[in-house]
Amino acid sequence: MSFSHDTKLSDICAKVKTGERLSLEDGVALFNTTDLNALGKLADTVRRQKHGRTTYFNVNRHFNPTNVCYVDCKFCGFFRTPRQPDAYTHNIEDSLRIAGQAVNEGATELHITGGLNTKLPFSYFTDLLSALKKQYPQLHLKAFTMVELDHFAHFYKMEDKDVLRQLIDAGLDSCPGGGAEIFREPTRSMICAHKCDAERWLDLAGQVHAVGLKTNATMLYGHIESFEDRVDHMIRLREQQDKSGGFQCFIPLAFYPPETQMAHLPGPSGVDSLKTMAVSRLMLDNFAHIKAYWVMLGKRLAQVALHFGANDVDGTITEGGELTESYSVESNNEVKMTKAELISLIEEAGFEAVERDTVYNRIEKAVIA
Ligand code: V47
Repeated sequence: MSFSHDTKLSDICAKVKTGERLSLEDGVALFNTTDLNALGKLADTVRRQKHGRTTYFNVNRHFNPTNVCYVDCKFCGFFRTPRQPDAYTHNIEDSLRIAGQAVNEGATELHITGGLNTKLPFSYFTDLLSALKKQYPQLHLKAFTMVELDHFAHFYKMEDKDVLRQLIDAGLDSCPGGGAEIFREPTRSMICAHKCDAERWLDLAGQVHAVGLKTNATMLYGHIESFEDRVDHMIRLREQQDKSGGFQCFIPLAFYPPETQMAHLPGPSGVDSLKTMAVSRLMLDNFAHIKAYWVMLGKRLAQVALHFGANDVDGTITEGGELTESYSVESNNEVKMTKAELISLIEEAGFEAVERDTVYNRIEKAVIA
């Protein structure tokens, strides 16, 4: 029996077996295949070679210090202008209270990211990190995307290295992968004209890696982008990873249209999301981890995604942060997931659930309580 009725997929399968790198054309052919099972099988084979049955998760909390932002991204339902009634900026006291709840719920990581708010001084961010670190030294602070770092350097007229030094001195431990969206032009300018460009995003990631911190990388898919845009995005990340090596994890983010300027679009289908997960695993041969972000995929599809190349599920959000709630594909009462629920989701899919810290050290072998 041949591997697939899709001859292109069979050729790519041969390349994967010999460890040959996949090209842009290969990636696009993978997206265009009608043989979803074979694509999934190929991605799952690579995933099992790297990780066996292990599926990682971490107990974290997403925290958005401010929703005020001037960037006006077409896909964003979160940002507010300063005068809108529901615009907010958390003070340090509130932030410590929220972090305290997360710690009480077993979080080992606080994922901090927010709007580009020109009303705040740079000291707001360093004070925030210092206060959190002082109060909760055990909590890993994964904070600020490359877009936020770029904003800090431009808006506060600082050198990149000084931005990084001051944030690290205040308590920054690693950076999340947001703001990457789609790198290729003209798509990037059409969806987020005011964000830094691809070269700047990648250069900053390289600088963060050079000072010894890990980062993640994301891709927002399922809006106006083409398959070429997606594969180009993955290849640029792969090239940057060859150079600087500090990306831990890739997270494909399924576009959730409600309350955005692209609300007329349907968002990605289930098949599209599974293909995107599988293609990510196959194109990103130098990324160890591919994450299924259940908040966007939905719990059910995240579970299936574990058979399409994903080896990590983010995250145990026992109480939804503002960003999480406004983005989630799940209805609000389903946006919470306890650790026991997440473990059974992973185990029911046939994998072994392993709790990790932010930098992928095993915390303990997870068992359902
Ligand atoms: O950069 C914005 C995306 C990102 C929407 O590093 C949307 O571990 C879907 O980066 N529909 C922020 N997505 C979230 C993010 C992230 C998430 C989970 C884990 C990690 C990690 C990082 O969310 C933004 C943007 O790409 N986003 N609006 C939307 N309507």
